[in-house]
Amino acid sequence: MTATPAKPVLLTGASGALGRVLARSLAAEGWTLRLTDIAPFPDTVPAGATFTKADLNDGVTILRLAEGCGAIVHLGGVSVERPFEEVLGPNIRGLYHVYEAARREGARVIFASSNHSIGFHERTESIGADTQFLPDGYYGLSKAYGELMGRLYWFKHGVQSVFIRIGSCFPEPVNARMLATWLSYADLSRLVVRCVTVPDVGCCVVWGASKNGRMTWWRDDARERVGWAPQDSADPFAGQLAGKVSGDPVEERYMGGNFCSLGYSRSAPAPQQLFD
Ligand code: NAI
Ligand code: 15L
Repeated sequence: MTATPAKPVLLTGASGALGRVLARSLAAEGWTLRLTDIAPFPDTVPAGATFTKADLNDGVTILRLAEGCGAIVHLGGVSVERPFEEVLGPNIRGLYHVYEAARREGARVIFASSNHSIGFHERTESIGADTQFLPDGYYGLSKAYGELMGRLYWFKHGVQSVFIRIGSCFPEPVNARMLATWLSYADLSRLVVRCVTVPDVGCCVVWGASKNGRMTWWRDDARERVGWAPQDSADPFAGQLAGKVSGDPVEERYMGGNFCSLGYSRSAPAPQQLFD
Protein backbone atom coordinates (compact mmCIF):
# COMPACT_ATOMS: atom_id res chain seq x y z
CA MET A 1 0.00 0.00 0.00
CA THR A 2 1.29 3.50 -0.88
CA ALA A 3 0.37 6.99 0.31
CA THR A 4 -3.35 7.70 0.17
CA PRO A 5 -4.20 10.92 -1.69
CA ALA A 6 -5.41 13.65 0.67
CA LYS A 7 -8.32 14.50 -1.64
CA PRO A 8 -10.80 12.33 -3.58
CA VAL A 9 -9.84 11.10 -7.04
CA LEU A 10 -12.29 11.35 -9.94
CA LEU A 11 -12.17 8.33 -12.29
CA THR A 12 -13.93 8.77 -15.66
CA GLY A 13 -14.71 5.79 -17.86
CA ALA A 14 -15.20 3.78 -14.67
CA SER A 15 -17.59 1.28 -16.28
CA GLY A 16 -15.15 0.37 -19.06
CA ALA A 17 -12.60 -2.45 -19.06
CA LEU A 18 -9.74 -0.46 -17.52
CA GLY A 19 -12.03 1.67 -15.36
CA ARG A 20 -13.31 -1.44 -13.62
CA VAL A 21 -9.77 -2.68 -13.07
CA LEU A 22 -8.67 0.65 -11.59
CA ALA A 23 -11.83 1.13 -9.52
CA ARG A 24 -11.04 -2.17 -7.83
CA SER A 25 -7.28 -1.71 -7.41
CA LEU A 26 -7.37 1.94 -6.31
CA ALA A 27 -10.19 1.28 -3.85
CA ALA A 28 -8.08 -1.56 -2.46
CA GLU A 29 -5.39 1.06 -1.74
CA GLY A 30 -7.92 2.77 0.52
CA TRP A 31 -8.52 5.72 -1.82
CA THR A 32 -11.67 7.82 -1.87
CA LEU A 33 -12.95 7.51 -5.44
CA ARG A 34 -15.62 9.27 -7.44
CA LEU A 35 -16.49 6.96 -10.29
CA THR A 36 -18.33 8.22 -13.35
CA ASP A 37 -19.36 6.92 -16.77
CA ILE A 38 -22.24 7.29 -19.22
CA ALA A 39 -22.90 3.56 -18.79
CA PRO A 40 -23.99 2.01 -15.49
CA PHE A 41 -21.21 0.65 -13.28
CA PRO A 42 -21.52 -3.12 -13.75
CA ASP A 43 -19.85 -4.20 -10.50
CA THR A 44 -20.56 -3.59 -6.85
CA VAL A 45 -19.31 -0.08 -6.09
CA PRO A 46 -16.23 -0.63 -3.92
CA ALA A 47 -15.91 0.68 -0.36
CA GLY A 48 -14.80 4.31 -0.33
CA ALA A 49 -16.25 4.97 -3.81
CA THR A 50 -19.41 6.54 -5.21
CA PHE A 51 -20.71 6.21 -8.76
CA THR A 52 -22.47 8.94 -10.76
CA LYS A 53 -23.81 8.33 -14.26
CA ALA A 54 -22.79 11.30 -16.43
CA ASP A 55 -21.99 12.24 -20.01
CA LEU A 56 -18.58 13.84 -20.60
CA ASN A 57 -20.40 16.27 -22.91
CA ASP A 58 -22.13 17.72 -19.83
CA GLY A 59 -19.56 20.22 -18.60
CA VAL A 60 -21.57 21.41 -15.60
CA THR A 61 -21.84 17.90 -14.20
CA ILE A 62 -18.14 17.19 -14.80
CA LEU A 63 -17.24 20.39 -12.92
CA ARG A 64 -19.50 19.38 -10.05
CA LEU A 65 -18.09 15.85 -9.91
CA ALA A 66 -14.53 17.21 -9.76
CA GLU A 67 -15.24 19.61 -6.88
CA GLY A 68 -12.71 19.01 -4.11
CA CYS A 69 -10.77 16.37 -6.10
CA GLY A 70 -6.97 16.37 -6.18
CA ALA A 71 -6.64 14.26 -9.33
CA ILE A 72 -8.70 13.18 -12.32
CA VAL A 73 -7.86 9.82 -13.87
CA HIS A 74 -9.42 10.31 -17.28
CA LEU A 75 -10.27 7.09 -19.09
CA GLY A 76 -13.72 7.95 -20.42
CA GLY A 77 -14.61 8.35 -24.07
CA VAL A 78 -14.51 6.52 -27.38
CA SER A 79 -11.73 3.94 -27.10
CA VAL A 80 -11.50 2.58 -30.65
CA GLU A 81 -11.53 4.01 -34.17
CA ARG A 82 -14.93 5.53 -34.97
CA PRO A 83 -16.29 8.16 -37.40
CA PHE A 84 -15.21 11.71 -36.56
CA GLU A 85 -18.67 12.82 -35.39
CA GLU A 86 -18.75 10.04 -32.77
CA VAL A 87 -15.29 10.87 -31.46
CA LEU A 88 -15.90 14.61 -31.30
CA GLY A 89 -18.21 14.86 -28.28
CA PRO A 90 -16.65 12.52 -25.70
CA ASN A 91 -12.99 12.84 -26.73
CA ILE A 92 -12.70 16.48 -27.75
CA ARG A 93 -15.40 18.43 -25.93
CA GLY A 94 -15.36 16.01 -22.99
CA LEU A 95 -11.64 16.42 -22.63
CA TYR A 96 -12.04 20.20 -22.49
CA HIS A 97 -14.53 19.74 -19.65
CA VAL A 98 -12.06 17.56 -17.77
CA TYR A 99 -9.26 20.12 -18.14
CA GLU A 100 -11.52 23.01 -17.15
CA ALA A 101 -12.50 21.07 -14.04
CA ALA A 102 -8.83 20.37 -13.29
CA ARG A 103 -7.95 24.04 -13.66
CA ARG A 104 -10.76 25.10 -11.35
CA GLU A 105 -9.78 22.55 -8.69
CA GLY A 106 -6.00 22.74 -9.08
CA ALA A 107 -6.22 18.99 -9.77
CA ARG A 108 -3.75 16.81 -11.65
CA VAL A 109 -4.89 14.93 -14.77
CA ILE A 110 -3.79 11.39 -15.56
CA PHE A 111 -4.87 10.99 -19.17
CA ALA A 112 -5.28 7.60 -20.85
CA SER A 113 -3.59 8.49 -24.13
CA SER A 114 -2.89 5.82 -26.70
CA ASN A 115 -0.25 4.37 -28.99
CA HIS A 116 -2.67 5.35 -31.78
CA SER A 117 -1.51 8.98 -31.38
CA ILE A 118 1.78 7.76 -32.90
CA GLY A 119 0.36 4.77 -34.80
CA PHE A 120 1.89 5.58 -38.20
CA HIS A 121 5.45 5.24 -36.90
CA GLU A 122 7.09 2.19 -38.46
CA ARG A 123 7.79 -0.87 -36.34
CA THR A 124 11.45 -0.72 -37.39
CA GLU A 125 11.82 2.57 -35.46
CA SER A 126 12.65 3.13 -31.82
CA ILE A 127 10.89 6.31 -30.75
CA GLY A 128 11.20 8.56 -27.73
CA ALA A 129 8.25 10.17 -25.98
CA ASP A 130 8.98 13.49 -27.69
CA THR A 131 8.58 12.01 -31.16
CA GLN A 132 6.09 13.65 -33.48
CA PHE A 133 2.48 12.58 -33.34
CA LEU A 134 1.47 10.43 -36.31
CA PRO A 135 -2.14 9.50 -35.48
CA ASP A 136 -3.63 6.54 -37.30
CA GLY A 137 -7.28 7.66 -37.26
CA TYR A 138 -9.78 10.07 -35.69
CA TYR A 139 -9.46 8.22 -32.37
CA GLY A 140 -5.65 8.54 -32.33
CA LEU A 141 -6.00 12.16 -33.39
CA SER A 142 -8.22 12.80 -30.36
CA LYS A 143 -5.52 11.34 -28.11
CA ALA A 144 -2.89 13.64 -29.65
CA TYR A 145 -5.31 16.52 -29.11
CA GLY A 146 -5.70 15.46 -25.49
CA GLU A 147 -1.96 15.54 -24.93
CA LEU A 148 -1.76 18.96 -26.57
CA MET A 149 -4.63 20.18 -24.41
CA GLY A 150 -2.66 19.06 -21.37
CA ARG A 151 0.40 20.97 -22.54
CA LEU A 152 -1.73 24.10 -22.99
CA TYR A 153 -3.14 23.82 -19.47
CA TRP A 154 0.34 23.21 -18.03
CA PHE A 155 1.97 26.25 -19.60
CA LYS A 156 -1.00 28.57 -19.19
CA HIS A 157 -2.47 27.39 -15.88
CA GLY A 158 0.06 25.10 -14.18
CA VAL A 159 -2.23 22.06 -14.37
CA GLN A 160 -0.06 18.96 -14.00
CA SER A 161 -0.60 16.00 -16.35
CA VAL A 162 0.74 12.57 -17.01
CA PHE A 163 -0.14 11.24 -20.44
CA ILE A 164 -0.01 7.46 -20.31
CA ARG A 165 0.41 6.37 -23.94
CA ILE A 166 -1.12 2.95 -23.43
CA GLY A 167 -0.15 0.17 -25.81
CA SER A 168 -2.53 -2.79 -25.40
CA CYS A 169 -3.88 -3.24 -21.88
CA PHE A 170 -5.62 -6.60 -21.72
CA PRO A 171 -5.52 -9.62 -19.42
CA GLU A 172 -2.96 -11.28 -21.74
CA PRO A 173 -1.23 -10.49 -25.06
CA VAL A 174 -3.10 -12.20 -27.92
CA ASN A 175 -1.02 -11.58 -31.07
CA ALA A 176 2.55 -10.89 -32.23
CA ARG A 177 2.09 -7.11 -32.09
CA MET A 178 1.25 -7.28 -28.42
CA LEU A 179 4.69 -8.76 -27.73
CA ALA A 180 5.70 -5.09 -28.01
CA THR A 181 2.55 -3.25 -26.93
CA TRP A 182 1.13 -5.29 -24.04
CA LEU A 183 0.58 -3.61 -20.67
CA SER A 184 -0.57 -5.82 -17.81
CA TYR A 185 -3.41 -4.69 -15.58
CA ALA A 186 -1.10 -4.84 -12.57
CA ASP A 187 1.53 -2.62 -14.25
CA LEU A 188 -1.20 -0.14 -15.22
CA SER A 189 -2.54 -0.01 -11.67
CA ARG A 190 0.92 0.53 -10.18
CA LEU A 191 1.61 3.27 -12.74
CA VAL A 192 -1.61 5.15 -11.97
CA VAL A 193 -0.89 4.96 -8.23
CA ARG A 194 2.50 6.60 -8.85
CA CYS A 195 1.09 9.21 -11.24
CA VAL A 196 -1.42 10.35 -8.64
CA THR A 197 0.75 10.22 -5.52
CA VAL A 198 4.19 11.45 -6.64
CA PRO A 199 4.54 15.06 -5.37
CA ASP A 200 5.46 16.80 -8.64
CA VAL A 201 5.10 15.36 -12.13
CA GLY A 202 4.83 18.54 -14.19
CA CYS A 203 3.58 17.61 -17.63
CA CYS A 204 4.99 14.41 -19.04
CA VAL A 205 4.54 11.24 -21.08
CA VAL A 206 4.96 7.64 -19.95
CA TRP A 207 4.72 4.77 -22.43
CA GLY A 208 2.14 2.33 -21.13
CA ALA A 209 3.83 -0.97 -21.93
CA SER A 210 5.10 -3.75 -19.70
CA LYS A 211 8.73 -4.91 -19.63
CA ASN A 212 8.53 -6.42 -23.10
CA GLY A 213 12.20 -7.07 -23.83
CA ARG A 214 11.75 -9.10 -26.97
CA MET A 215 10.19 -6.27 -28.96
CA THR A 216 10.76 -2.72 -27.78
CA TRP A 217 9.54 0.19 -29.86
CA TRP A 218 9.33 2.88 -27.21
CA ARG A 219 11.97 4.63 -25.06
CA ASP A 220 12.90 7.81 -23.18
CA ASP A 221 9.86 8.79 -21.18
CA ALA A 222 9.17 10.17 -17.69
CA ARG A 223 8.97 6.85 -15.81
CA GLU A 224 11.87 7.76 -13.54
CA ARG A 225 10.27 11.06 -12.61
CA VAL A 226 7.06 9.21 -11.82
CA GLY A 227 8.96 6.43 -10.01
CA TRP A 228 7.49 3.55 -12.02
CA ALA A 229 9.05 0.56 -13.67
CA PRO A 230 6.97 -2.21 -15.23
CA GLN A 231 7.25 -5.63 -13.61
CA ASP A 232 5.34 -7.90 -15.99
CA SER A 233 6.35 -8.93 -19.51
CA ALA A 234 4.85 -10.31 -22.72
CA ASP A 235 8.09 -12.23 -23.39
CA PRO A 236 6.87 -15.58 -22.01
CA PHE A 237 4.10 -15.50 -24.65
CA ALA A 238 6.56 -15.17 -27.55
CA GLY A 239 6.61 -18.87 -28.41
CA GLN A 240 2.88 -19.06 -28.89
CA LEU A 241 2.35 -15.59 -30.44
CA ALA A 242 5.36 -14.81 -32.66
CA GLY A 243 3.62 -16.30 -35.73
CA LYS A 244 0.27 -14.71 -34.99
CA VAL A 245 0.39 -11.97 -37.64
CA SER A 246 -2.34 -10.65 -39.95
CA GLY A 247 -0.70 -10.84 -43.37
CA ASP A 248 -1.86 -7.27 -44.06
CA PRO A 249 1.20 -5.21 -45.11
CA VAL A 250 -0.13 -1.92 -43.73
CA GLU A 251 -1.13 -3.42 -40.39
CA GLU A 252 2.22 -5.17 -39.99
CA ARG A 253 4.30 -2.18 -41.10
CA TYR A 254 3.11 0.30 -38.50
CA MET A 255 2.95 0.42 -34.70
CA GLY A 256 -0.79 1.14 -34.70
CA GLY A 257 -1.53 -2.22 -36.36
CA ASN A 258 -5.04 -2.69 -37.70
CA PHE A 259 -6.10 0.87 -36.78
CA CYS A 260 -3.73 1.95 -39.59
CA SER A 261 -5.35 -0.28 -42.19
CA LEU A 262 -8.93 0.68 -41.25
CA GLY A 263 -10.32 2.79 -44.10
CA TYR A 264 -6.86 2.96 -45.70
CA SER A 265 -7.14 4.22 -49.29
CA ARG A 266 -3.58 4.81 -50.52
CA SER A 267 -2.85 2.95 -53.74
CA ALA A 268 0.95 2.97 -53.27
CA PRO A 269 2.81 2.47 -49.98
CA ALA A 270 3.67 5.70 -48.15
CA PRO A 271 7.32 6.82 -48.20
CA GLN A 272 9.33 6.24 -45.06
CA GLN A 273 9.92 9.92 -44.41
CA LEU A 274 6.96 12.18 -43.75
CA PHE A 275 7.97 14.82 -46.30
CA ASP A 276 9.29 12.60 -49.11
P1 NAI B 1 -13.66 1.16 -22.74
O1 NAI B 1 -14.30 1.48 -24.04
O2 NAI B 1 -13.91 -0.17 -22.15
O3 NAI B 1 -14.06 2.27 -21.67
C1 NAI B 1 -14.34 3.61 -22.02
C2 NAI B 1 -15.51 4.06 -21.17
O4 NAI B 1 -15.82 5.42 -21.53
C3 NAI B 1 -16.78 3.22 -21.39
O5 NAI B 1 -17.22 2.66 -20.18
C4 NAI B 1 -17.78 4.21 -21.94
O6 NAI B 1 -19.12 4.00 -21.49
C5 NAI B 1 -17.23 5.54 -21.44
N1 NAI B 1 -17.72 6.65 -22.25
C6 NAI B 1 -17.81 6.69 -23.61
N2 NAI B 1 -18.41 7.84 -23.99
C7 NAI B 1 -18.70 8.51 -22.87
C8 NAI B 1 -19.33 9.76 -22.62
N3 NAI B 1 -19.79 10.53 -23.61
N4 NAI B 1 -19.45 10.16 -21.35
C9 NAI B 1 -19.00 9.39 -20.32
N5 NAI B 1 -18.39 8.20 -20.49
C10 NAI B 1 -18.25 7.77 -21.77
O7 NAI B 1 -12.10 1.40 -22.93
P2 NAI B 1 -10.89 0.85 -22.05
O8 NAI B 1 -10.25 -0.25 -22.77
O9 NAI B 1 -11.32 0.67 -20.65
O10 NAI B 1 -9.90 2.08 -22.13
C11 NAI B 1 -9.92 3.12 -21.17
C12 NAI B 1 -9.16 4.31 -21.73
O11 NAI B 1 -7.83 3.93 -22.03
C13 NAI B 1 -9.76 4.87 -23.00
O12 NAI B 1 -9.65 6.28 -22.98
C14 NAI B 1 -8.90 4.30 -24.08
O13 NAI B 1 -8.84 5.16 -25.21
C15 NAI B 1 -7.55 4.24 -23.38
N6 NAI B 1 -6.70 3.21 -23.95
C16 NAI B 1 -6.99 1.88 -23.74
C17 NAI B 1 -6.18 0.90 -24.26
C18 NAI B 1 -6.41 -0.55 -24.00
O14 NAI B 1 -5.59 -1.36 -24.45
N7 NAI B 1 -7.47 -0.94 -23.30
C19 NAI B 1 -5.02 1.26 -25.11
C20 NAI B 1 -4.82 2.68 -25.26
C21 NAI B 1 -5.62 3.61 -24.69
C1 15L C 1 -6.27 1.36 -27.99
O1 15L C 1 -6.07 2.57 -27.93
C2 15L C 1 -7.61 0.79 -27.76
O2 15L C 1 -8.33 1.50 -26.78
C3 15L C 1 -7.58 -0.68 -27.40
O3 15L C 1 -8.89 -1.22 -27.55
C4 15L C 1 -6.59 -1.45 -28.26
O4 15L C 1 -7.01 -1.43 -29.59
C5 15L C 1 -5.23 -0.81 -28.14
O5 15L C 1 -5.25 0.58 -28.42
C6 15L C 1 -4.18 -1.44 -29.05
O6 15L C 1 -3.56 -0.73 -29.84
O7 15L C 1 -3.98 -2.66 -28.95
